[in-house]
Amino acid sequence: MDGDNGVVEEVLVARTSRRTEAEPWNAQSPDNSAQNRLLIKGGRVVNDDMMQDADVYIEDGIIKQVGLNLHTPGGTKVIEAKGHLVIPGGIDTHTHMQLPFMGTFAVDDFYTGTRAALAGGTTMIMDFALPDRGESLVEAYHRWRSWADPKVCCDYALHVGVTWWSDKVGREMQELTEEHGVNSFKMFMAYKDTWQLNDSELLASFKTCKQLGALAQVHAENGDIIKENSRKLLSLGITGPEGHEMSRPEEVEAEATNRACVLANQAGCPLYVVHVMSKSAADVISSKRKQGHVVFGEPIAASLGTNGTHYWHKCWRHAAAHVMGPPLRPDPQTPAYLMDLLANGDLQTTGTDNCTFSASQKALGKDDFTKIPNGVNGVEDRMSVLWEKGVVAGKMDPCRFVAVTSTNAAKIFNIYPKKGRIAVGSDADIVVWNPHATRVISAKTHYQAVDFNVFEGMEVHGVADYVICRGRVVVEEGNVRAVSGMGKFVPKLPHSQHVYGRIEERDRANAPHKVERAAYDGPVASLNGPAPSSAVEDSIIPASSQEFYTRGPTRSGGVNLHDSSFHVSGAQVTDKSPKRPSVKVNNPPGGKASGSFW
Ligand code: URQ
Ligand code: ZN
Ligand code: ZN
Repeated sequence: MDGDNGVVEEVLVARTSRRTEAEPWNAQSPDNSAQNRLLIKGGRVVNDDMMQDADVYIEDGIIKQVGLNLHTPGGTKVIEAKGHLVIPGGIDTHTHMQLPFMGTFAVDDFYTGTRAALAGGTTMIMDFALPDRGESLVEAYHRWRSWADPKVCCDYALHVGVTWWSDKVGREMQELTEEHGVNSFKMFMAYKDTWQLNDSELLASFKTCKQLGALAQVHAENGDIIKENSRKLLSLGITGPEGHEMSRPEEVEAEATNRACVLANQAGCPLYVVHVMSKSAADVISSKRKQGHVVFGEPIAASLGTNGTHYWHKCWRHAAAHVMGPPLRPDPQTPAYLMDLLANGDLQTTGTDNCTFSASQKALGKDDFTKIPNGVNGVEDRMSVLWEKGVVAGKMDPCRFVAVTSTNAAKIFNIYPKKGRIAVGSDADIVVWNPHATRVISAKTHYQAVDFNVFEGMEVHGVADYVICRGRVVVEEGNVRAVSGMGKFVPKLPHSQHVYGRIEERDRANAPHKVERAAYDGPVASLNGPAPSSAVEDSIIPASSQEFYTRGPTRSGGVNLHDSSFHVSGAQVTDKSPKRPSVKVNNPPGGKASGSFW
């Protein structure tokens, strides 16, 4: 079955048995009246702020009624949802379908990737248009549109990468925001020599986002450290996937996260940190939020569901399958730690960074870990992994689950309540969620195209029994009926109230003001002239030769500024008191610096 041409519809054998391509169904007309009118009956509706026993009536792809004892027209198709939860379709904030990357392409494309998303209960993805260095951002946007529009089975939006900087880039960001439904831009602090921006470029792009009412996103890793560490590790003969994590330990992520927060805060720009992978980076975000920064953190299914010990697996293919940037962390406490912060509100959304490569593609780096295409799966299993590790584990309730898998993303990216809520007028993107059903995740049965699954063998509670996408039943009792090209591009407008409302109040309250004071009318020294008075020389403590190095006064009689005026004790030549100043050295951002291995 070729998902690349036209509208196709197919039935895939239910998940519990080996995935095979069944005979294609005849494409049902989207305006078929029985299909067009749906009643989800007997379920428990869950939104981010409340739960209620209610039925949901859908017509023309929109939710028309929510409540009990609804009056519905004849010919309405009824879905029995007793004992199930009725939740907003998941929104995956971070995917890379068919991404051209590191000399190859991500193997899950906009068809297989969005079909897998629907199978797992995700009804919208947000992908990234990533221009090559020097390429037009607008051209990259149109190229991604041309790839996605004919293939997507569910709705999608685009972030755009700022992979280089110039005034032209700033003008294109404005065009994308004002004319093409883009309200978020991703800046890279890693991938040196390809996409990495330096601090002044980051500042310029944050300033532009602020002017446009757009959200600045960052890939937060210090690319300079990564490049230097990679060189050293390879020179030591460490070429395997373990070198990938060793080249970028979590303090390298935390440092960049802190730097991005400071730069964005100084620019008065809201910040969204994508793929938060470590405790240290999460702690930075948590701390900055407590200081009042408008910053959001996005852990991903992989960082919530597995860890970086796999990089030390004896099977090269297994280890390489987990290579992504920033890497999964070998600290086994990381997933639970991130889940706790997601549950308590310090982290807000969940993506997957779904960017999949088969064994032969990963093998491009079989002799050099820096050449292993970075990326893992997640788009199909995110909802179940979150349910298992979040709700079943007792860390969050179903409302918080809805918030972090759907609603918060809709609010942050300014598509709420069209998306992210079960309410009258909202799009009918709905999942009939079976919280008691279980399944075992495996590449043998998953719908994704990739031949590996980082959650292999994990038994999870939480299965999407029915998935409705823009009012169309696309999963029925586990049978996926993906319709290529049915998904629509969803424009995201700037100035999200959820994001910029607080920015505007902070700007108003913290606007800088000068001090009104009488002008200074005392003597003013002449530039590069002699010291203003002999008082300075008189106050200088006679320095014994062994304590300070001095070359005597300058020709004009002043203190020779080139002389060392500080002693290791901390005293200095003009210091009248022998007491040494106390200096408290704080730990670097991100906690204690990990022991260096050099
Ligand atoms: O950096 C990203 O988010 C893209 C290129 C996907 N790869 C990855 O390892 N995260
Ligand atoms: Zn990234
Ligand atoms: Zn990514």
